[in-house]
Amino acid sequence: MITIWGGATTRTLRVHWACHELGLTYRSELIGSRTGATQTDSFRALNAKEKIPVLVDGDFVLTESAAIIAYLADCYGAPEQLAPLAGTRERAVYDQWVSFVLMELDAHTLYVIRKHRDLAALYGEAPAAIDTAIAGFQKQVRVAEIHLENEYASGRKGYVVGDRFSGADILLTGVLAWAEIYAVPFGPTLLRYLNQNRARPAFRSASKHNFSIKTGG
Ligand SMILES: N[C@@H](CCC(=O)N[C@@H](CS)C(=O)NCC(=O)O)C(=O)O
Repeated sequence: MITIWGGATTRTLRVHWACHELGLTYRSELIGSRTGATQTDSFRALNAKEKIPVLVDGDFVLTESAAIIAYLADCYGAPEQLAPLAGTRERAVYDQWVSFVLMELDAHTLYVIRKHRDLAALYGEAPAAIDTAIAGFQKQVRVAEIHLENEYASGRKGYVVGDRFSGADILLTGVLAWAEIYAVPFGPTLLRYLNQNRARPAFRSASKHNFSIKTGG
């Protein structure tokens, strides 16, 4: 039985969404971030980084949302259901989009806004860093928008890799929803893409589950 630790954040939603896409039966430990629940000895034994999400599959423990999605896709998905097969060019392109989203649209930009705005009491106020992060997000996300404009224009469904929904779409959709919460504007094609993916039944059920606890930071 798989257990997913963590809820109430957009990063934990990524993993619950993958489970729901794959139709997995799994247990949840819906602990929230910044509640102290990640700082217990028992949780530290699972993840010394004191962060959620965490996957436990039997005696196997895995952290990092994107790695968890890839593991679930490879081990529990039908071939190509949520990630292209390892060793293919499509998988390399999938990995490229995953790295791009995690670095350019999460760590370097939206998370900088979070640190120096929402969490300024912890990390300090830094208005110039926030302005740079907003501009950086908008510049980088335009690359995704141009890609999707071309996909839609050529009659394809509008996914980032090939013509099939994948874990890379879970990650990109998640950062767009995060940017929307922060009122960081992006173009109409990205809004179309965001709404298309948010309409998926697995997104709706996973979101309801993930946000059934309200704590989190
Ligand atoms: N790179 C990690 C980031 C995980 C992360 O930063 N999680 C936050 C919540 S979104 C957390 O657990 N923070 C610890 C805490 O606030 O207690 C991933 O993608 O899984």
